[in-house]
Amino acid sequence: HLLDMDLGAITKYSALHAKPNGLILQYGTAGFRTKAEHLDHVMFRMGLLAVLRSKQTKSTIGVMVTASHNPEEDNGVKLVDPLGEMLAPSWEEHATCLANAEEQDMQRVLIDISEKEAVNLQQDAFVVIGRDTRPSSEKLSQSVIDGVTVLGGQFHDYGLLTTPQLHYMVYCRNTGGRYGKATIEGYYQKLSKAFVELTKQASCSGDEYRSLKVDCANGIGALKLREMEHYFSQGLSVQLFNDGSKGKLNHLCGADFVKSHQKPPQGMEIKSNERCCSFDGDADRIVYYYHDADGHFHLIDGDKIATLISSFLKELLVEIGESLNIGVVQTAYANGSSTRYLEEVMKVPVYCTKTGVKHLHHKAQEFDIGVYFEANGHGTALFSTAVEMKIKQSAEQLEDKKRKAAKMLENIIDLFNQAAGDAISDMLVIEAILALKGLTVQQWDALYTDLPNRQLKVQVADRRVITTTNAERQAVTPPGLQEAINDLVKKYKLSRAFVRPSGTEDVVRVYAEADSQESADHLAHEVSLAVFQLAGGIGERPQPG
Ligand code: G16
Repeated sequence: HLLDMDLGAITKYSALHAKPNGLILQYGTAGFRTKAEHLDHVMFRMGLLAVLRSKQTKSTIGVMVTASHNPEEDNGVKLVDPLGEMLAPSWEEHATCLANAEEQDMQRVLIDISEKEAVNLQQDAFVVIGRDTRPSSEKLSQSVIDGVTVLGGQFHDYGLLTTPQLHYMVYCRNTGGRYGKATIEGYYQKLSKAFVELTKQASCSGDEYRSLKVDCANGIGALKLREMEHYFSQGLSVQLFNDGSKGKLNHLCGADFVKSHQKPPQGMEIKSNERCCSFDGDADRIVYYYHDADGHFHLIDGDKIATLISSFLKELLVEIGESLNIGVVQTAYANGSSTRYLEEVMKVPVYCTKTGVKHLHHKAQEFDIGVYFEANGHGTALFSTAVEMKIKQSAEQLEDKKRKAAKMLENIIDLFNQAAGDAISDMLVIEAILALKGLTVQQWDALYTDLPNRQLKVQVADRRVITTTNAERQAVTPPGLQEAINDLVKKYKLSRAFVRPSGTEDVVRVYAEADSQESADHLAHEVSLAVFQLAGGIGERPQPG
């Protein structure tokens, strides 16, 4: 083993990407994330790790340089596994060990990982790389490439891509092109063809169904949507805002801002009842919203997106005459009203997992059709291979009306990015469904009424003092915290609250919902104070609203 790696070269190159002494980072909810200036060594080492993972799986592995919704100064990196999925948990641990090894221990850690995972170092390795538009991303992706090459891996650098596009490329390359062509045109063509086919069937084709305002968070989504727009313009015209020409990435705009502040992004003028949506910084999340005639803002988040999608899929299955099992996967952040609606009105089983797409994706794979969405707008739908085959057959064999429904489902399957949550793909799915069903944004919103809710962040010295159980709905440590939350929740009607350490930012997240906005705000504030007191708050005490 030792002889198969050019240890001299690794040491030499590693010194050029030296780890700041004492810096400890964790492979979090979506890879490593922190200030960009602390990440050079992590990038180099993730290049090395991607090569090992590629050799072990005999597949192409992806490396994405992005910090998604985080501020522009941050950056991050995550690895993409062979089927376009998030990196396997055991390799997340290797990633953390490798990233934190001091210079002199790095070789040993590399050898340890190779041995533990029985990596055949003679095997070829291939890594594909993508990056977002952050000023730091280009240089950092070059460090990934250095890591890949020093271990003898081959690579293809896609340059600027949305995160879900990189997931798509990896999936295509490892399935011999069956999923699609691993090029940016391949992606545009596959999705646009399905979308145009679907919208051709729509009887509602007035202008209101054909135009959409998109806030691109000043990120990569703007570039890619601009490139793609003419492929689908027959079915939809998009007007882009926060396209990166002036504002800062994710600043006062984008899906995370809109969802957490429950207000529209800056830089977008909204007339009443106009349909609008926001992407996040790397275009893997989407939320919708509109202003009603009285000027009130209405947010349509991931929960309502999941509801629209799963009800449409269910209707199609009924028309085709197929009974397949559909499941919806959510997290603790899902609004209580959405869960109730899905279970009681739609009669769809709902499951709750920990935050992080890897958890939801995994659970969704257990169904014939698994729809997963985080409330923050990150999600997609997965179709088992057996279902895909069945639907393809039905689209050829069935009679008239049934065949039409099967054909629609076939196109919907093609339109989803089944490797990862994807703002562009989800947007086209949603737009197609609204047009096909003749639903306005208000009608969609009216499916159920969200319980008023509030999310806050609390600064603590070390967020790892908070540990949770029951899909993050209950705190196990520090002692007394869960009891304090229980007592506070009792004071309000229809209330619920939980806290958890973020896996992407150095904060503790607090979520509360209740029967009125005032109660939800109070409850969230009181829970924040409890966190501040019991979990080692730093800086200013949380202030009310
Ligand atoms: C990432 C993950 C999401 C998660 C979000 C927030 O999103 O992919 O699954 O919901 O972080 O995670 P946390 O609450 O642990 O900070 P993104 O869009 O930033 O990649």
